[in-house]
Amino acid sequence: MATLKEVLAQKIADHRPRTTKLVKEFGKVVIDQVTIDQCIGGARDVRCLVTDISYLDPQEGIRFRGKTIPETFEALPKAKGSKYPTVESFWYFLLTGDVPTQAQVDAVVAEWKTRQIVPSYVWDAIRALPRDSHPMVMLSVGILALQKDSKFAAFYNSGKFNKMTAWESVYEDASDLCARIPIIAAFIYNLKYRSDFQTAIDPNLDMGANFAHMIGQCEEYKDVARMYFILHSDHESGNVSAHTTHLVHSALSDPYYAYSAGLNGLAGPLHGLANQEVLDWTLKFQEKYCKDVEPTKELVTKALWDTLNAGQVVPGYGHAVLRKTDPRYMSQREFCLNTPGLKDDKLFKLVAMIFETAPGVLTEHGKAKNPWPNVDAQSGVIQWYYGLREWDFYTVLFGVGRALGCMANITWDRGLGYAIERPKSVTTAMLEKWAAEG
Ligand code: FAM
Repeated sequence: MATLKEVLAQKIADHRPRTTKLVKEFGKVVIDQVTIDQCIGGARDVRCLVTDISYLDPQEGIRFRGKTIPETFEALPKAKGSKYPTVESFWYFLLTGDVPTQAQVDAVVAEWKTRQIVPSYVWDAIRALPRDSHPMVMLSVGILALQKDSKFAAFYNSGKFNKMTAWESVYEDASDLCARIPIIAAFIYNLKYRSDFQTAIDPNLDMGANFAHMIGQCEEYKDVARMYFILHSDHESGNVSAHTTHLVHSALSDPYYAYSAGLNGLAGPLHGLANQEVLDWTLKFQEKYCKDVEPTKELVTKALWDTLNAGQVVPGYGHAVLRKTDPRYMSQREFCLNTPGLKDDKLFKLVAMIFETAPGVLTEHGKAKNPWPNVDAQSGVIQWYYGLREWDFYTVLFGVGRALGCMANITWDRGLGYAIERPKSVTTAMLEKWAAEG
């Protein structure tokens, strides 16, 4: 049976002529234009990146290698007794576009077991930080500390660097990073919230199940981990964490430099940190507006307007690309509805009430182009229900999942030889001149 790396090598070789033909024969074909508000307003919707790992349609939501979330969950092999695919099967699928056989998945599970051992200097680096550092700081430091062992950096500095085979050492670092990041995340959780009580890796478990084991979670949480990491893996290339990782690696910085930078972007309140902001908002709502009474839509409406009138955003709502409810939100909502204890959970019911109320308020407020919930509006409730109540850890969970998409993307970036990214900036005076010329 061909290994994942061998299958990937063939996929990259087969794809290269398509990219070469586009550049050589059709390089000057215009695919978009840029307006002044896009230039000033964060390059919203400017078509200037390419990836085949996932595509985000504003009306439909995400497709991973052409499959929707339900199609992905349906198609991929699952762990014994599980309703969700293993993260390893999803990694194979993201990298190759093929649905792996069980034997191919078992080979990736075994491969990651040989990769997941984290050197102790990473623990020393994280323990050296103030214990009240944000867990995202600890994760970013932990990933960056691994840089000394980068196989891509070693290959680049070997004097034998070769553009055609460079992707192979990126694949090695990317695979090591995806196998190790859940171990580092579990270490951080135990260090900060379980008095540094560390649990050893269970060599018999797949990545998601082992993460649940290492943070002392229940059997049910194994599927929560698998689902959560897959749902948060990739959302095409333009979001801050994916774009940052791609941009930094485009300078031939190795995957550790690149993903440490990507994690720093994910830690932004308007991006990955929103999941913890949602929990904070929801619990403060309970405390302030319905301490002794049941929540009502009227109370939720008042709280939403108070947030907006205070000049704050409603966390978990809106999106730069989506113009409908995020299918990642719906997939998590379905998990809750199919989990007896969660379906009747007080916080889940409150999140459902906010879902019924916030879009109307945001539409009336009139600023957000997308008044619907995104992935973060539902994710924290699930963690909270399973007793993972330290919500400043939630973005770390996001970062473990997002590593899959970012690492698959930069492996392909190197395989297709994508150049260093260098968009052009202009001055305000130039914009004013073009504005005057119309
Ligand atoms: N609450 C209040 N105002 C909002 C809003 C929200 N949920 N979403 C957008 N707006 C405002 C936005 O701040 C902007 O106001 P200004 O003109 O005063 O700057 C206006 O509506 C137009 O914004 P937009 O074009 O609709 O959205 P953007 O593409 O600029 O921003 C988000 C997209 C996601 C940053 C924005 O919707 C937001 O801040 N949402 C709340 C934070 C959040 O949930 N982020 C997580 C996003 C998720 F997908 C992820 O990355 N994990």
